[in-house]
Amino acid sequence: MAGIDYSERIPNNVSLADNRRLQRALEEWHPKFLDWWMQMGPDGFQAKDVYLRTAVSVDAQGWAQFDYVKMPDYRWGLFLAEPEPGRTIGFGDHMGAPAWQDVPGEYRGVLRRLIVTQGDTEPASVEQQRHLGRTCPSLYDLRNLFQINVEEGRHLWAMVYLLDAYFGRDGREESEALLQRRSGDRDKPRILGAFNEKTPDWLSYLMFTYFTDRDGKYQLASLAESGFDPLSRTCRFMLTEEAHHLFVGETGIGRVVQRTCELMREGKTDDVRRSGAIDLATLQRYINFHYSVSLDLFGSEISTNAANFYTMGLKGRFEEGKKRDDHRLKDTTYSISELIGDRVTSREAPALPSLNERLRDDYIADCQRGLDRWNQIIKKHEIDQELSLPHRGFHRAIGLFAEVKVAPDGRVLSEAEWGARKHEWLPTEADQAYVESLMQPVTEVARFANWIAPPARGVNGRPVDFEYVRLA
Ligand code: BYC
Repeated sequence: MAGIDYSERIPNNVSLADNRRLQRALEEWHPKFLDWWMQMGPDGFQAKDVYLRTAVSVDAQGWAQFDYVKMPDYRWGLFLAEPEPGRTIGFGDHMGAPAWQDVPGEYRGVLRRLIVTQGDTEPASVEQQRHLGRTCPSLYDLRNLFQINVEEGRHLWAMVYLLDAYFGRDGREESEALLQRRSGDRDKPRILGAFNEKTPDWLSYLMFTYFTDRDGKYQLASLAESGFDPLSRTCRFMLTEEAHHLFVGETGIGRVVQRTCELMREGKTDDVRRSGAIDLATLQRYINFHYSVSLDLFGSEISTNAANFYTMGLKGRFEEGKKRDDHRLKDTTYSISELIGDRVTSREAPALPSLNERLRDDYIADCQRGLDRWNQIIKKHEIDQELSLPHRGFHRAIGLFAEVKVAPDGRVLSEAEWGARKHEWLPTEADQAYVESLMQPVTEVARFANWIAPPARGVNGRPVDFEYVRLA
């Protein structure tokens, strides 16, 4: 890799040109990243021109430049949001002290673990989505998939930057390990559960970008409150990119719902499988699955880790700065779920260890907003059905509800009842086989697979029939 001018090759606003040590670390890491990208990134499209957005600076003109680029040539930049002059720590025991510009020694291990956990999700999602290109429903969707993939790659760079710049040798080792774990691998899996699940088809992918990327939004927003200023600024910039990923999920599922409703109306039937679309009941089962595995990503209802992250000033609440309380939370409580026998109730718990649950509550409210919009589409077609979020205890593997089986309506079930009915609530093998059978690639300009409606508009003011990926 000699001869590459890294400060030029890697657009950045972290004064890379002045930091020889960091440059050297990145020079060593870059070829390994590229190897990983070629091995585990989008399969079969690395030599194609894709109409992508690249951030070349953080200002309004520079952060969203669109052009054709081959993915391995994408410029994975290092960007921090602009510093806030005089920023102080906004919560926890160090509240009011100047934000840390370097790693506070006593929190080094904890902070590294948080950054590694965040960083690990980014390559994991690229791995999960690597085969989807071959079955894309349109060039528009293919381009959005690749946009997300390169940006998750950039988010990995963002975390590797923090590890390399602030954590010395340990950080460099962690940067390497981020390229060695593999989604779903038995021996070296990714850290968090949802990132070891398969994303085998485009419906799963759209659900993932709606539900799982939204966990990303909430976790990044909490880390953006961090007293460790480089992490805060990195996450603030990442959130600008995250918005597009969520847009892809929300509009994507909206377009599936739209197409389903059109065919329900035309055929006067709920059974749109006959017309090659995805019926609402199947959509509901996919929602149930992706929502529940994403709820697990917030950790346990009661977590001393979460209390410590907050008290230490490392990870805040969602929109911490807008909250009007003491930002220490030592004397307050928060309402969390409780199981009494087979009844789900709630109880007041100390606020600090309940912070995971509070963030999960913010997330749930946000998830519901999309459901409301999809239900509007159904209503517009004068169809008397609704999609809904299952109860938070449904199909959970982490926390209080991992111990029990809960129906979508919140009833606690016996193992036998769960076994007899789970096929009504979670995608079955037959559902998966049916959805897979729909995954036939559509790659002609302006054409869309039958199971998804075209988008309302194209990308960056381009028409829907623009050649978003040049396959020839
Ligand atoms: N799977 O005290 P607890 C994104 C572990 S997504 C496996 O309840 P804590 C993206 C936990 O690590 C956002 N293990 O939880 C989206 C702990 O282990 P240790 C990713 C789990 O620590 C789409 C133990 O169980 N960012 O960006 O309070 C595409 C006890 O846990 C899980 C972050 O997550 C699980 N689901 O909270 C691309 C932010 N849940 O430490 C990208 C950073 C818990 O005892 N991470 N465990 O060995 C965190 O803030 C926290 O680590 C968590 C867990 C919220 C994840």
